[in-house]
Amino acid sequence: MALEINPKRLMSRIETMASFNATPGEGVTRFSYSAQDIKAREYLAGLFREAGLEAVTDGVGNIRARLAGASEDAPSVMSGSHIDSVLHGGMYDGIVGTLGALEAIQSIAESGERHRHPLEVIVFAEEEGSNFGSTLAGSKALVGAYSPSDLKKLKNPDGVSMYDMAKAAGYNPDEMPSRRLRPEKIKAMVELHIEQSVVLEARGVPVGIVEGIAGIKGLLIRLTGVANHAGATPMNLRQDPMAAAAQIISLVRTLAEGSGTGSAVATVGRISCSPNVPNIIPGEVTFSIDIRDVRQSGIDGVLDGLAAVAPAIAASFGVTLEIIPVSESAPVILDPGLTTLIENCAKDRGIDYIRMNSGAVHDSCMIAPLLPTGMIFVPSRGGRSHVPEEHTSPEEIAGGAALLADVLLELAR
Ligand code: HGY
Ligand code: MN
Ligand code: MN
Repeated sequence: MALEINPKRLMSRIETMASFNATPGEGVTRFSYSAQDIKAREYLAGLFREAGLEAVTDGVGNIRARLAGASEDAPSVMSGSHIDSVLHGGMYDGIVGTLGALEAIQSIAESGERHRHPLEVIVFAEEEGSNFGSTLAGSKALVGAYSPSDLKKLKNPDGVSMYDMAKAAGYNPDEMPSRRLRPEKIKAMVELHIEQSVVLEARGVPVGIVEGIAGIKGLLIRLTGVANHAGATPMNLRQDPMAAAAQIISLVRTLAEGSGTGSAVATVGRISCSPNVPNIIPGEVTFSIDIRDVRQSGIDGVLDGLAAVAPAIAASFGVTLEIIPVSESAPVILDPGLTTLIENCAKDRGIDYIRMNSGAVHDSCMIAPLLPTGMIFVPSRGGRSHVPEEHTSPEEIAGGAALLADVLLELAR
């Protein structure tokens, strides 16, 4: 059944959501637990009320907004994504899936179509890891992968933990073990998301049906040497962590490009140096490494390469090396039954599509091992994302949301 959605309503909501932004004019910045996040949540609460959904928020800020079905105790059909962003990010990452889910479920309610299963919009907190460096932290807390004591260890650059920040925002992280997701209560989850790469645009196809999602390993590398005078210290007497960092950073790229799977990627996206003064040889250099692959062996290959070579590089410069694990999630294969259902709904709508993998991680990674989970992608212009230039056209967004509505109704009948 090809359901009618309200594209104008959806786009106007996406525009409003973009206004809850700490860096107007320089992309969208909306970290979990920030003033912008609180405003966005107040806005969402109003939308959920308007649509007749009962919303509850858990101990770290995950929201679940429910539309009753004909049978109250039937497992629910869930859809959603996240509303937090990266620094200077785009206005579509996470938002298309969150507001797209609301549009789909509200359109199902307005259609009068009978559905046995309740329908739920889910909004995951702290998906990006922008505060604490760990992607999927809210969904990890929801599925029990992170305990309240783990949340005390996740700290932002100012040393504030996710536990404390959630508490300060009025949530109660200690209740998470009792609010853990109960897979038996959920029939399926489908997440709509922008592709964040070039494949759909290059193929001229409006929809991607995701079969697999990459795993991720996030590391922090800390190199400690001896700060000293940049001019007076002879080269052979230096213990310069920046020189070691330069070699290890280029090793990261070589290991990813040389991975046996051919699909491993690795990024050094953040670096800090102290005292960070031009005429002082640094005392300490710290940088991040983000490793991904749809096959675990690709991630492990980069990790093994680093463990084998980085210590010798550090030693050759007389500096110490720490490799600190920050976060990880395994590659997942999404439910074949769901990808087939999405495919059939796309065919019924006459929508062109391809099956594909996701290089970005999503909260669906944490749900997929527990219950049938699927993802629908819509194109990203120029393959750009996590930047102010991130863009997906209203037609593409409406197409993805309409397909999502059909899939959710089929699942909920
Ligand atoms: O980093 C990611 O893949 C996601 O956007 N958090
Ligand atoms: Mn996202
Ligand atoms: Mn993202």
